Amino acid sequence: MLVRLIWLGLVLFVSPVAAAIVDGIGEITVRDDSGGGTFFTVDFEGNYLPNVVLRENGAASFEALKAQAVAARTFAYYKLRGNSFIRNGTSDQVYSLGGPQPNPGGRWEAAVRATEGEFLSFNKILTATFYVAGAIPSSSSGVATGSDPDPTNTERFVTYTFANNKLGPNNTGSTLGFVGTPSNPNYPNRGAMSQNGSDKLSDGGAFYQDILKFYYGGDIQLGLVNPLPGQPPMLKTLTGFEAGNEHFVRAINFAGQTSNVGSGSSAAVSQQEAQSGASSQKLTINYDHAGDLADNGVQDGFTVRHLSGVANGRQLSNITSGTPTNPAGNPVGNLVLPTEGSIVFWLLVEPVATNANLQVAIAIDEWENDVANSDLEQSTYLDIITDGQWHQYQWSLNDDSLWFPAFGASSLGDGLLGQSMTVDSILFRGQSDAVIYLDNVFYSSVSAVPEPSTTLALLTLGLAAVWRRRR
Ligand SMILES: [Ca+2]
Ligand SMILES: [Ca+2]
Ligand SMILES: [Ca+2]
Ligand SMILES: [Ca+2]
Repeated sequence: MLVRLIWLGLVLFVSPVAAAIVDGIGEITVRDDSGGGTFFTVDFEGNYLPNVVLRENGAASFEALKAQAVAARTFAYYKLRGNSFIRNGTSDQVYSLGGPQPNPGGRWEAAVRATEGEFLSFNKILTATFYVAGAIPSSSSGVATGSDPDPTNTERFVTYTFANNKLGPNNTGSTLGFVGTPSNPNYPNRGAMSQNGSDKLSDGGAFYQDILKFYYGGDIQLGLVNPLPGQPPMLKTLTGFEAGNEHFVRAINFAGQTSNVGSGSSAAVSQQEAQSGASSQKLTINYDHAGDLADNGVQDGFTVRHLSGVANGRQLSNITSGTPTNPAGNPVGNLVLPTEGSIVFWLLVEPVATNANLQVAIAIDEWENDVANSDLEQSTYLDIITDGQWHQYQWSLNDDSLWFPAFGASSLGDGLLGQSMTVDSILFRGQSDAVIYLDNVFYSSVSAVPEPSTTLALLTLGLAAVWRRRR
């Protein structure tokens, strides 16, 4: 039996948000097309999706597996809008070559877990997320040419939506589905991913969200399904820097609010330190003393607004008539999250001069019903511990006392949080040079984040724990 439940009784009739609203399912009914049409029911995230990832593109490298997991999940939700079951075969997607199978575990389960609940939509409409084997591209760009092998004759369905800069209604999709026109768009059809091409992109270091945007367009929006009641707390890594700079691809001085950060400052993936996996991002800040004194006559420090947003994020300034933009610190380049729980990350900061006053905060885009009315809010600043050890910094989204209009500007925000959010940026300030390692930016669906080698007392102080140093 198909289980469809609604989280906290919310959302059947709410106004538009950035992402479509999709209620999570616990189980899925599968029709065994090669077994006489018998039906069976399996756990959706814990059995169905890992098997689909294995059978559909199991040999691919990890970011391609994550892209496959999001595509398979979205496709299943799309099919279940009009059906009580999904077909086990290439007419829908391949779960097995017969009946139910155990969870394959390994990289396939890990790819599903890493993207748990994530799905794609455009203009609040759930995407069909077609995918095919495609040609095997020779170019590291991932775009296949006519001379590349296409053993399944499916390259003709693949869309290079990002490379062709197709946005909004100008993305008319793949011929695997009904193809719209710019004046009569078929928004569920945002194109088709190449499994061979996504593996090539993944081999080249692409982040899975950039792979998805490569095929479905820079304006595709990643969201989270409403969780089932009674589920355990969700911990979701947003950025772990294992596939490059991931969400933090902008130069450290890109944002207009960044000030008094001198030349030679940088933000780049580093293997020197890691709180999770093998990599973190190293921020080198060269404090511009003279500039600071000159700008307002006061030595009041530097500010960095380190923007969050993937490389392939694109948007039309107006959906029908707008010009393409390459937004940073924008919902289209980030995962839409509920304003329940907390945002957490880890910093390791090398010792600095006394009175450096290094502090960190986070800024979020948040909205109630319509992303067009989003606010930019920021958290309170926390003191950064400069002992060369990993420490956790977190802010509850449930506590309005922690949130203020970003940069003190009432034109940007009101300090109150609506129902949805994305990470805009991480904010740093201080009065000395600094070397800061950033890792494991994550969302927790609960406010107090349990984690190893800490104490509850430290967590409630909002300062938190020491993590072992990796050399
Ligand atoms: Ca990491
Ligand atoms: Ca100054
Ligand atoms: Ca923003
Ligand atoms: Ca607000």
